[in-house]
Amino acid sequence: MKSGQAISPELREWVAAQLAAGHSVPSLRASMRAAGWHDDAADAALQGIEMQAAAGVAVEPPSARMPGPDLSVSPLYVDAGDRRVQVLQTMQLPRVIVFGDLLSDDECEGLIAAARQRLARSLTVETQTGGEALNVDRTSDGMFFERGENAIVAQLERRIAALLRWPVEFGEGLQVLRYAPGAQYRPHYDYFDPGEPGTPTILRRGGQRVATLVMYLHEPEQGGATSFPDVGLEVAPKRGTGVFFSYDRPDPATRTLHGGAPVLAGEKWVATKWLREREFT
Ligand code: PD2
Ligand code: ZN
Repeated sequence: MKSGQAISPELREWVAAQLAAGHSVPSLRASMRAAGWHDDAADAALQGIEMQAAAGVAVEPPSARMPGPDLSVSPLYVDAGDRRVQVLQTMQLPRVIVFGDLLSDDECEGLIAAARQRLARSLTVETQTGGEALNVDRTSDGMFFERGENAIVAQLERRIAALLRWPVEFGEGLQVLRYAPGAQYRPHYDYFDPGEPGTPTILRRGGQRVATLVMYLHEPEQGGATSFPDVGLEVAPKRGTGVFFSYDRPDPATRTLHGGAPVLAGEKWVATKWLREREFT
């Protein structure tokens, strides 16, 4: 039973989200009781929020805010501060937006030049342990920039923050990947699997990933699309464009399973920006 359990920020967020979704306080108390909470602990968790709700104070759950541009008037372009970015394609489920003219050719080449000497076989975050490991599902070479590491990175990060309305500080350092012919990234989810033992350690640095922006820096001659197998979507790796997708919970229901199809000829280079729920430290 969870009688002695501390009331975490996550629980408060959950309660606020349920209230915002229209669930009543008594129904939440019943759900918490069914999940093993003692009435006194459930009441303690609900009390402050119930008073706020009764006073008419909006209880907006922080987790309901998601990265993404304002597309309410179906614009063809979005002002991203220093650049006018094209909106080429959108999808609701999974939430996917393809952006054109996100990076200049010079920026693509500058990122490749700065990354090239630091490439190593890509590691992925190992949710079993919270560490990093070689992953046979990803045959590209990769590296990470620190946030704001050089002028191109810093400017691109400010642009992404303006475009997606998400603070620079909530972003991980930019990752650059190079795919040689035959290299691929098998379908996966970018969020951290809540069921894996290493995930709580990973989440300490800024919570869950909530969105991904994959930007194409160099086009292969054939192959290398970013695919979303659940919905049969393939995004062509056109230089200067980017594919954004977001996931409001770490769950396959977001339909954000995605992969990098094998490069058949030439080289594919991408830069990936992952956005977290909170400041990434
Ligand atoms: O390079 C890609 O197309 C790709 C595909 C899937 C990149 C990522 N995932 C990623 O960086 O997470
Ligand atoms: Zn991915």
